[in-house]
Amino acid sequence: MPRTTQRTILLLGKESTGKSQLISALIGQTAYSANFRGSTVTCETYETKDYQFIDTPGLLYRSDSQTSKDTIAQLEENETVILVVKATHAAEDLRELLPLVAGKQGIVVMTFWDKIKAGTDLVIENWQEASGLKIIPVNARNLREKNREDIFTALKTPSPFPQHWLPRETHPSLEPAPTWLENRQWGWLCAIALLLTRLLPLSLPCLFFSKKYWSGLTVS
Ligand SMILES: Nc1nc2c(ncn2[C@@H]2O[C@H](COP(=O)(O)OP(=O)(O)OP(=O)(O)O)[C@@H](O)[C@H]2O)c(=O)[nH]1
Ligand SMILES: [Mg+2]
Repeated sequence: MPRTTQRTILLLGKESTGKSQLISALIGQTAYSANFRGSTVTCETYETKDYQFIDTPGLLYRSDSQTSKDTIAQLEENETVILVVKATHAAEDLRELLPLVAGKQGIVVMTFWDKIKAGTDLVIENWQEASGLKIIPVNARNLREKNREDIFTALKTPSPFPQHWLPRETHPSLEPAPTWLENRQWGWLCAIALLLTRLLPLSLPCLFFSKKYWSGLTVS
């Protein structure tokens, strides 16, 4: 049970979006497992002086979300949701999750920001303006002090999740960062190098045996 001075924060998101990574980077503590207020979902709970963070298991993509709906229904009015969405699937995740939390209050943390092309912050600004939500992009594997501050500040004044706003299904500007194979200058060189490293183990035995074959031919 949370102490009366503690606020409850529910972390909600799709599977493998970095919820657990985020919470452990945020408060660096070990959790205990318990069912959240009689719901069927077993959650990891983290306690700090001011907060009780509930880390829910990830919603499976395209799955029945009833258990999550039940969990969300247990939240009281003044309690808060951290919606965790993966930057590489942000529009898709928000479209699926926002209807679940409409009417509740909270913030959005966008993980996997390190996988996004630099200079795409404008999308976040537009979405923040249109939704009225605070959206904080982070690399949860390497959470900066500024990210921590932004998250805790945003948690003090969470906004209501919109009833009607959803981002467009795909947003061309929120693109994954190109891999080094897609690099315009060096991509082709990397591809050849990769090909050679793959071919080398195959070609060495061939070279060895063909050398033996040819030397055998010369002897006879
Ligand atoms: N590159 C990158 N990797 C991340 C980030 N956040 C999490 N990961 C990695 O993604 C994987 C899944 O992270 P978790 O924290 O277990 O994800 P989760 O949402 O708790 O997963 P479930 O509880 O199974 O739904 C781990 O290997 C993390 O290290 C991020 O911002 N950037
Ligand atoms: Mg987890």
